[in-house]
Amino acid sequence: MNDFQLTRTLDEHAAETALRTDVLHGLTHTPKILPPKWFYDARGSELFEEITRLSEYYPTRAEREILLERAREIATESGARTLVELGSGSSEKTRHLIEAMPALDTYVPVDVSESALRGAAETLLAEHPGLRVHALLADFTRALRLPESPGPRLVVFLGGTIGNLLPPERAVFLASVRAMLSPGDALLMGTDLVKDEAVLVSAYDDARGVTAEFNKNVLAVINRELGADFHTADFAHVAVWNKEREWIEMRLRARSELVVKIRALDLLVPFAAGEEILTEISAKFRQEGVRAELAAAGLELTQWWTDAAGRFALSLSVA
Ligand code: AVJ
Repeated sequence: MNDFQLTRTLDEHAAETALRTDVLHGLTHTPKILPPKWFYDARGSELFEEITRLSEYYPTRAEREILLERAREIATESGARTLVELGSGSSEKTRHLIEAMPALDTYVPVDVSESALRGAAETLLAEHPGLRVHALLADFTRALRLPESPGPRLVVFLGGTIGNLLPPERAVFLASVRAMLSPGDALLMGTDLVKDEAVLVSAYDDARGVTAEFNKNVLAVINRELGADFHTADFAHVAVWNKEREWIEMRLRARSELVVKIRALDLLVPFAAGEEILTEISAKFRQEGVRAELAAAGLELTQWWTDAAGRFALSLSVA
């Protein structure tokens, strides 16, 4: 590939240490908790792609609808010559944006999956021979050093992934995004919106059980990476709407009293019958809340676009 560069800021050793730390902390904590980033090994990423095609899971389609409708406006308003995408994955939705940006010089996908970065770059370079792709193998929740490239920059953070962070984590994250931006740069962010509880719950508890399998995949990751002996059948998938916090909680509930052994940590983890592990929150937003969180990070909301059904929003904000 001609115009492709990859910069690593992640080593495998660091990832393994982080998993050990998160599991040791989270499973000895009351209540038990695991960060959602550990869902996404190869199998988990595949399951997530399958989720995005479920009839119950509307966010991906709603966001794609907005992007297709607004790509030209986003391109014109930002005037971006560099596009940075945090958590780029397959870069599938971003392609619509790139197609609307003839002046684009450099695309900087940031992801923890090297295979996803390479696959996306290959497809994009075939379609846009003049484009430079400088991929960053990095955890986007950490402060990033962006490669040299022409401004203005547009940073995009799609999928509603901001909702997987707790409010204080969101504040830290948005401040770190703000720190990447110079005057004239912008942030395009996807947020899922508060809506009817039944619609939300079925999006996270689909009839075919794909989300249940995705949720339980974190146990398979811990079994493989840390030599644990979780039996996924011992746990039930639970999705509940937390009305006060306005977020969906995904949990894994022990069906009976049991003890799990985690060899690499030399740890025994007891579960009471019905005890749960909180594996993900997925916060749902309102325009005023998004505006306030952006403002707290020094970003001004300038555009707010939703899909026709008003389920999901893309916001544009400037430094
Ligand atoms: C990857 C953050 C967009 O929170 O909706 C999907 C992950 N979890 N089904 C979300 C997810 C359960 C998803 N995001």
